[in-house]
Amino acid sequence: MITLQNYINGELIAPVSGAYLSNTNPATGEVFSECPDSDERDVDLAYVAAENAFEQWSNTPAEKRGRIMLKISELLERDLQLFAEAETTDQGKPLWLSKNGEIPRAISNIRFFGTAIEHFSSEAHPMGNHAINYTLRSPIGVVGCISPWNLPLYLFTWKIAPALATGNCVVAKPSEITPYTAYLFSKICIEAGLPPGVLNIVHGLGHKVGSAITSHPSIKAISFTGGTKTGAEIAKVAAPMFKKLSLELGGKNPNIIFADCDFEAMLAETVRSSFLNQGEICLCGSRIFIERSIYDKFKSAFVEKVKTELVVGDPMNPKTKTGAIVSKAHFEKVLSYIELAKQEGGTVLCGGEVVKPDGVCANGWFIAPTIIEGLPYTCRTNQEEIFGPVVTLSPFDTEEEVLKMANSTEYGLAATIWTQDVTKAHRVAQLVKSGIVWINCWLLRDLRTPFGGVKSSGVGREGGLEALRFFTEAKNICVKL
Ligand code: TXE
Repeated sequence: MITLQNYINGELIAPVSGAYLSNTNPATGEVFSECPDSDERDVDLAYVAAENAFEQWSNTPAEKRGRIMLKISELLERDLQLFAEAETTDQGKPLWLSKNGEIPRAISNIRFFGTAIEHFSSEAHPMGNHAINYTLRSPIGVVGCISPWNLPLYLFTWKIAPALATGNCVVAKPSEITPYTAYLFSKICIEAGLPPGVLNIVHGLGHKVGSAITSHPSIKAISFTGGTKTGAEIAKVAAPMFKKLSLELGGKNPNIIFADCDFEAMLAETVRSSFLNQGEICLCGSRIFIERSIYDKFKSAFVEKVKTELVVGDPMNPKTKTGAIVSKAHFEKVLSYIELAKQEGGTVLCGGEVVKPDGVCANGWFIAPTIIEGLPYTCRTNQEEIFGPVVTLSPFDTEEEVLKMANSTEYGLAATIWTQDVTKAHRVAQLVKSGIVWINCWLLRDLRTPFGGVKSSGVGREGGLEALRFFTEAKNICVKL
């Protein structure tokens, strides 16, 4: 049994309560580690450590802060295999995805902001020859970063990297469902010489540790990624305290396929955008809209490709394309949506059932990639975030019709458009209500770009300058000449 610890004031320590939460490997159903069941007392210890470290860290030259971050990224790269196996054990995603996606992106996150900070500048506004304004962008102080279970280290570092780079100190809480790599990360922070208290990781439950962070009177900004419902709870607490809020929430993303697309390229990418990471990515295209003239061609090719290529099984096996669902609760939630789809009149074209691999994974939580057609765009299956390996197919005849369906949900995170008509691509991209649009590609990411959604998909943007500005306060100073 691996016992995880909190990382507070540069040390790995037990929770004040001395209590622990069991942490299960979703591929085997077996408890493999225990995670601190921390509470507000641990958050208070973390806050004090962060507050005490802030003066020195914020006055450390940006280039030196960046160097320490680059050292952390080098150690993460050195231990990539260890972290990849840990991520797969904890989250259930295939090992090749941890090795080629999750952990390399965590390394990039740290490297990107560890170097970006040296180029972070602000503005001056001269008023003729009688005055000049200059804008200071200074670190906020102690900030809170709360991250989810779908891309554990990837989203954890996506938040803490800009926060640290801009000179803030952090109280961070990874998901209690996937705490393992954040724990291993704290060890390499110690090895890299990150000063004590600059980053503090408090493990535990959302309603205990997460809410203690969001309601802490001296933690001035909260960066959160997770469910829309939880985002609303956090906003309710943080807004009256006038905290800065970055909320990256759920999605129900349309994948719009026109008849004039590059069919083979679209097909290959649509399998990815539908089922990568077991569909547990807020950017997955779970509602697929296909122009009627190619609907049947698409349907048979897509079902065939998913059935033959997306091998479900032991995530440690290199042949596995679809791993385990992250938890029993989420496994049951996804299955309940498949049942709902049938009740709403959908036809399951493939998948829709539990998969029981032989051997060590016999007691794991696996669902076959599921494709459903024949549902109205207004039904719950097409309106609510399922966050699993489930997509629906809907034909359309006109742009107006598909935009009406695509924009019909409460969400507005991402959209994908497939067409060779560049004018149509830009027109539809402007009309679809989302924060991110991919044309003839998916999940092609430049870390400088603004990242986030509209409507119930969240508030604010992460990435590049947006993140550096979120974690700093702007002050305008006007000097009479
Ligand atoms: O997220 P939660 P969950 C969606 C997806 C999923 C649903 C719920 O649909 O089914 O959200 O997933 C912490 N105050 N996404 O339950 O609860 C919690 O401990 C402060 C989309 O995992 O939002 C964890 O660290 N913190 C999303 C983090 O919030 C609280 C990715 C996320 O947990 C808290 C994941 C509280 N009151 C789920 N309650 C995306 N956009 O990628 C919980 N937490």
